[in-house]
Amino acid sequence: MTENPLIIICPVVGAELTRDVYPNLPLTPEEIAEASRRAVEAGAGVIHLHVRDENGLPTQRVDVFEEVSEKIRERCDCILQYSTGGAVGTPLSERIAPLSLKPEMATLSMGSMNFGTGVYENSQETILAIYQAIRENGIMPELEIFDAGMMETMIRFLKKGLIERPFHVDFVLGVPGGMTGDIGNLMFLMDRAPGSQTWSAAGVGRYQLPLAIHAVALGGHVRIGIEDNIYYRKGEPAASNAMLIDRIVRIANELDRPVANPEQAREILGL
Ligand code: KMH
Ligand code: ZN
Repeated sequence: MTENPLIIICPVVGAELTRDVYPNLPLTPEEIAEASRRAVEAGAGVIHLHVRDENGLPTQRVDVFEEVSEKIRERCDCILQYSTGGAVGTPLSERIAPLSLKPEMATLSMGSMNFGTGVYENSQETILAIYQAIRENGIMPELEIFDAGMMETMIRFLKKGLIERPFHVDFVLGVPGGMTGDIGNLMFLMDRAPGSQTWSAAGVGRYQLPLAIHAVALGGHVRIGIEDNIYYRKGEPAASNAMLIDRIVRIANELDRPVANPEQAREILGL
């Protein structure tokens, strides 16, 4: 194991995308599991998981999460990271329901924001309720920071003892309504981040590649996948999650950041 292998987190489907926008979107349990397998084969150690119901709509139903998780586990070893964000407007009780399945990781968004045309609500009460459900189930949280206010909330909650390490931090930049994915914003957030927790960068849309390259170079980890970005390059849709991952693996190898396999990712994340 080299000093700092690169963890690739792959958000394979997301909650907001539709087939109208991205025809290759995996929707059924079988399709999501197969897309996950291919992402892991390409180098992903963590699958950031949203699931869809029989109509292809986002759902936080426990039975669907269970079915998809089983299908992924039949195919490959990887860390499953459940979304507790769900889709814009998903009620809290539904957002935390799949945590009873005890995935190794789950997300925790650190504040409210406009999210495209919708409003993504995460009051202090909601954040702490999700945090508690994550901890009660022995899950490692990934704190998602979409803008500067969310970083300040993380700092404040840490100071007050409302949240505690260990956790992983993901800077999700480029959502319309949050901070853009300009590199200066990543540097600003990294500068504000207290302590020495692991971190990754998730750039949305055109920010995915430049943010990932900088994260690799800065010693962080990356989130690469279709939930965040459907294009390989301007005007050219990516054929798959794996296609996006293949490119960052090539770049990372050039930068002496060999990709962490799931076992190494567990060690790095302290799972
Ligand atoms: N779908 C977004 C509104 C997460 O997965 O934790 C929220 C989201 C964050 O995707
Ligand atoms: Zn998500």
